[in-house]
This record gives sequence, C-alpha cells and structure tokens, in this order.
Amino acid sequence: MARLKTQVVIIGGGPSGLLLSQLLDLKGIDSVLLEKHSRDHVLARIRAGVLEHGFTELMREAGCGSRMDREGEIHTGFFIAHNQIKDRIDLSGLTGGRTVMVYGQTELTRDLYSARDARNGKVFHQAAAVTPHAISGPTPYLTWQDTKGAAHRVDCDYIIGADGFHGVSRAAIPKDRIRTFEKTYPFGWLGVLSRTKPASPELIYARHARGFALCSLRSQVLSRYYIQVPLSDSVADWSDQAFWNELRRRLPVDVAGALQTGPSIEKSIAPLRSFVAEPMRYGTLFLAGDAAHIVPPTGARGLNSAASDIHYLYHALCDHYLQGDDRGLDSYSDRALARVWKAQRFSWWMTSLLHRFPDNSPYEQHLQQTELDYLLSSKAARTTLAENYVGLPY
Ligand code: RFL
Ligand code: PHB
Repeated sequence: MARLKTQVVIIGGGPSGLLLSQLLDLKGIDSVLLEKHSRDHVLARIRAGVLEHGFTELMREAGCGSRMDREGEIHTGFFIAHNQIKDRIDLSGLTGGRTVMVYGQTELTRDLYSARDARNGKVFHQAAAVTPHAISGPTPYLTWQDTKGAAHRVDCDYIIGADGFHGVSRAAIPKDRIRTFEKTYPFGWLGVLSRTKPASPELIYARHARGFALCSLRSQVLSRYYIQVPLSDSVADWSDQAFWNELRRRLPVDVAGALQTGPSIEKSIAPLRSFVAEPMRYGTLFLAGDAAHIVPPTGARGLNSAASDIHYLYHALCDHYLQGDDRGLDSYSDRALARVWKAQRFSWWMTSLLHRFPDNSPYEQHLQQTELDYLLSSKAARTTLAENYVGLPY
C-alpha cells in the first residue's frame, strides 16, 4: 500500500475543501485533498450564485480573487415581486453600504482549482472508497483507492470532512456522538441556465399563487432561473418551453413580457432541505460546509455558511500549527454552529415567506401574506432581511 504523511487531510474538492487547502498552503501548512469525482464532474455542477462579503474576502486572502473581482457583479439590492408589484430591498442603503457579489460557484471552484495547480497542491481526483480511521485519537489516517484500484494510506494530524451532504465524514462519527436536526419541504426547485440576457439586472424573488420563482444571473449574458415544483416532478417532465411558460406566469407582466428565452444549457431539480449536525467535531475529525449543514437555497446562505466554517477552521488550524494554541480548534464547533443556526433561521424564514405550501390552511396563507405586507411596509423588518442577506459578522 502506498503511504503518504501530511498535516491535514481534506475530504472533498468542493469550494469548502479547495478554499481551506489553498489558505493553509499559503501559511505553510501541508494538506492532501481527496475528491471522489473527476474535476470535470465537479465543474459541471451549477449551484450558488450570490456571495457575501466575508466569502469574497476569503477568496482574496487565498489569492483567488482577481477574476472574481473582474467578472463578478456587485449587487446593491434585489426585488421581491408579488401581485404584479416589484418591491426593491435596498441592501446597501439598509446595511450602511454592504453589498453582495454575483459570481457563480462553478467559476469560483475553477479559480480555486487553478490556484491549487499553480502551487502544486496535492489534490487527488476520482479517489474511491475514502475511509477515515482512528478519528477518536491523535493519529488518524485515511485509506482510499485510485482509478487503477491501487490502495493508498495517508497519515495526518487532522481530517477535515468537507465532502458535502452525502459524504463519508459525517457517517464516520459514532451515532451516539452526533445529533442531527432536519426539516424537509414538500417541493423542490427546478433550475435552468440559459445564454440569454437576464430578465432584470438585479435578482427577483417572486411570490405567486402558482408557486415561487427566482430570476437570477451569472452575468449580463447568462441567466439562471428557478421555479418551485412538486417533489414528484422530474426534469424529463419539463421541456424548455414548459419551463419558460410557467416562469412567465409567476412573474409580473412587465417582467414576463420582456423575458428573453432560449435553449437551456443546464436543467436540474434540487429538493429543499434544512439540516444541521452537531457537534461539528469528533476527536480529530472536523466537519465543514454541506457535510454538516444544509439550507434551502432561498436565502443564498449555503455556500456562504460553508465559507464561514472555513474561516473559523483556517484560523484555528493556523493558531494550532503556528502558535501552539488549540483554543480555536476547541471552540470551532460552538462558534461555527452559532452562525450556522442563524443562517438556518433566515433560510427557513425566506422559504416560508415566498413559497406556496400546498398543505397550508387559509389561516396560514393569510399569515404569510401579512408577513410579506409587514416586511415591505416596515424599514425595521427590511433591515433585518438585508443584514441577514449580506451576511452576519463572523
Ligand atoms: P459540495 O460543493 O457538495 O462539495 C463536496 C465535495 O465532496 C465530494 N465528495 C467526496 N469526496 C471524497 N470522498 C467522498 N466519499 C465524497 N463524497 C462527496 C463531492 O464530490 C464534492 O465535490 O460541498 P461544500 O464544498 O461544502 O460547498 C457547499 C455548497 O456547494 C452549497 O452550500 C451551495 O451550493 C448551496 N447553494 C447556494 N449557496 C449560497 O451561498 N448562495 C447561493 O446562491 C446558493 N444557491 C445552492 C444554490 C445550492 C443549490 N443546490 C443544487 C443544492 C442553488 C442551488 C440550486
Ligand atoms: C443562483 O443564482 O443560483 C441563486 C441566487 C440566489 C439564491 C439561490 C440561487 O437565493
């Protein structure tokens, strides 16, 4: 069996794992990253589009911010559409000048891979049967297999589980040492990417009796749209034409009338789920990002929560290796979870506000409408929305 030794093994080559490996490398901390899929597979995923300030700062600190700063768009607000009206949430005005960056997760992941290549980062793709061992003690190790079936072992000080919701890290923690909290929603989002001019230069979150819709974008020539669909639907049920027709119905007529349509480049359905696992540490294994928590995408929090985990973990590992101080590692789970739960609350609230819940009673439907009326008429309520959307402090 081929053997390697490193300081930190990172499982998962999504944004969380790549960002951490790059940040640690710049501080002289050695890591090995194991990714289950090929790079092309990882880069074919279309996911998040809205980055909060803390994330963009981490990308810059990682030396990966130049294309993002050139091609990403700063957004100072977004719209909530309802009953043929569009109300603007002035993020910047309500938060003392704070903004978000619209830059796709796919591009950001590409930038992180390029940065790892440039520094000869130890990133192994198509790593099969990745298995953490001895994680309760001080000398953990991992075993895995390469594409030729050859067995490998990596010894390390710490293992970071950044392998997403379906990864192996969380599952490696004994059941009686981890508690999970979960909420599922009775619908999913059908997303379409198209090479068309976006319906609006700023995002539109639309509440409609037929269901939620979102107009988002990757650039002024690349649009990303979503519609709420029943969980029983599959992508095959939705031709491009059916998608555009349904999207139009859920948007105010002026927006629908000007909507540019075209062939979909990507089309997928994501179920909506809220999930938290705690604590986010067991022995020498630390969980980060989607491996530990999931939110419905309505508040654009998922990737941003992953980034705040990486911020805490990066500083904690630096303190350990560079100062011999373990307080950051010991408090990691509590600090990360305090922020994670706020993102959970916000994402649940945005989801509850804007979607059609098929089982809601007339009373609950009234409350939902009243919540929206209150939000749009109260500066205090809009400020609460804005400060959560641009990202709470780390
Ligand atoms: P990822 O991106 O899932 O990466 C985990 C990686 O681990 C690999 N892996 C393994 N590797 C080795 N061995 C194993 N056994 C493994 N098992 C899995 C996987 O192949 C993968 O490469 O998790 P990470 O890095 O924590 O990043 C999290 C984000 O991807 C996620 O939170 C966001 O995409 C959520 N999200 C959004 N977040 C935002 O902040 N703003 C948004 O606007 C936003 N929009 C979205 C979203 C997620 C969506 N979907 C599809 C769920 C929109 C959508 C539609
Ligand atoms: C996206 O552009 O993919 C996107 C934007 C905002 C969200 C969710 C997804 O809340």
